[in-house]
Amino acid sequence: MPTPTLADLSPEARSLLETQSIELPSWAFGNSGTRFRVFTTAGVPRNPFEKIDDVAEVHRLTGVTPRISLHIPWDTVDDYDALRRHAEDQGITIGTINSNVFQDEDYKLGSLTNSDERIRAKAIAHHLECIDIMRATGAPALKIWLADGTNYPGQDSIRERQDRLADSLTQIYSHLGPDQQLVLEYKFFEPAFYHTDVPDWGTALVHCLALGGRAKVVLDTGHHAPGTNIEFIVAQLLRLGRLGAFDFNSRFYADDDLIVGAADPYQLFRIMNEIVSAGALAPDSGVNFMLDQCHNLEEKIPGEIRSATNVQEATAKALLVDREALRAAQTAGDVLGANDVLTEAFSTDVRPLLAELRESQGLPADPMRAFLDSGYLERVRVERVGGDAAGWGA
Ligand code: LRH
Ligand code: MN
Ligand code: MN
Repeated sequence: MPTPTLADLSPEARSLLETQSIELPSWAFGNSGTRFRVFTTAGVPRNPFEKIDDVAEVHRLTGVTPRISLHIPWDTVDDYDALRRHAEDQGITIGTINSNVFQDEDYKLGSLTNSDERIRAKAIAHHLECIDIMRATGAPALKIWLADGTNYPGQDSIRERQDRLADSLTQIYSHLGPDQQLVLEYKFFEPAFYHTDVPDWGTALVHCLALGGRAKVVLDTGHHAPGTNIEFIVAQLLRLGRLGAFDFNSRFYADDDLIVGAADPYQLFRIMNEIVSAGALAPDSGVNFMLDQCHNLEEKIPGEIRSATNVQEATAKALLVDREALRAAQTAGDVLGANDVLTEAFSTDVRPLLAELRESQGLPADPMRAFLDSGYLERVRVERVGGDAAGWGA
């Protein structure tokens, strides 16, 4: 395919690209690391208000990141209404409230699955507090990821832990308002190594189905065994109307939280192809596209800009797939012909088209260049002394 221009996009594809939105994680802007050293970056936010400032800056330049995900207690503030207003003043909204029951001594043997009723009640109460924060900030979704699991066979009853989890989730779900939803994230291992209580999309789905229509599954692209066909999971959850959100990132080995599209752009394209072909890209389709990343070596804001544009590029390629030709090749049993249709779209350079689209929207053609030239980094490096750790791994 010759390099396409904006005029080559159908009006529908163009409008989908214009309205695409990606939610940014507050923790991507702070210093973070693994269990090794947390290297510091000058100028990182000192509080959640400044994290919002950075998300707003990425949004001003890319036009596709109008929401921030908060993590509680990493983003605890005294006045959530003030936080909401601060976001709204800059054209940002609070997207998802992420609970955190994995950094408290009490949760050593589990949180929502713990056999100690005092600890389980404490974990449930934390989620009810998160629901209060959702009300105060206008956040539409509560995201739950649990570190719960065991390290040794026999350590605890797998079945009874599932029962306690189901009961805890039911209690939390019953506190949600009619316009609020719960999204449950799975992860196949880590920090537990023998068994994890929500290890896979099947387990997450079983719990969501038991809860009700406002419970959906979160797919974090880094949370699968190597070689897992993630686009299959996307297709299946979309069929069932239970794909609530993505946590996009890249991984080479485990839960690496690297920049989305950096490790395997073809996988990201295949995922976006499933999204586009199921008509699930539009903002009202019910799928929340979020990032869940940590920038340990690189600058945080450029890392998030690169992430947003990587998702945009994969999306534009998926929108360029010749659906008619694909269908015809599939119907004719033309194996290589069908595969060609996909690889043709994947191999297309969509960067000029996206630059044109941004300019047509009054945005910089090259958001990264615009950021590096803006002086923002130099300014915050001077202003923000003693910036915050992201929380995760810090
Ligand atoms: C767990 C996870 C989950 C947490 C985030 C910080 O590995 O993906 O989404 O909330 O990392
Ligand atoms: Mn995640
Ligand atoms: Mn993760």
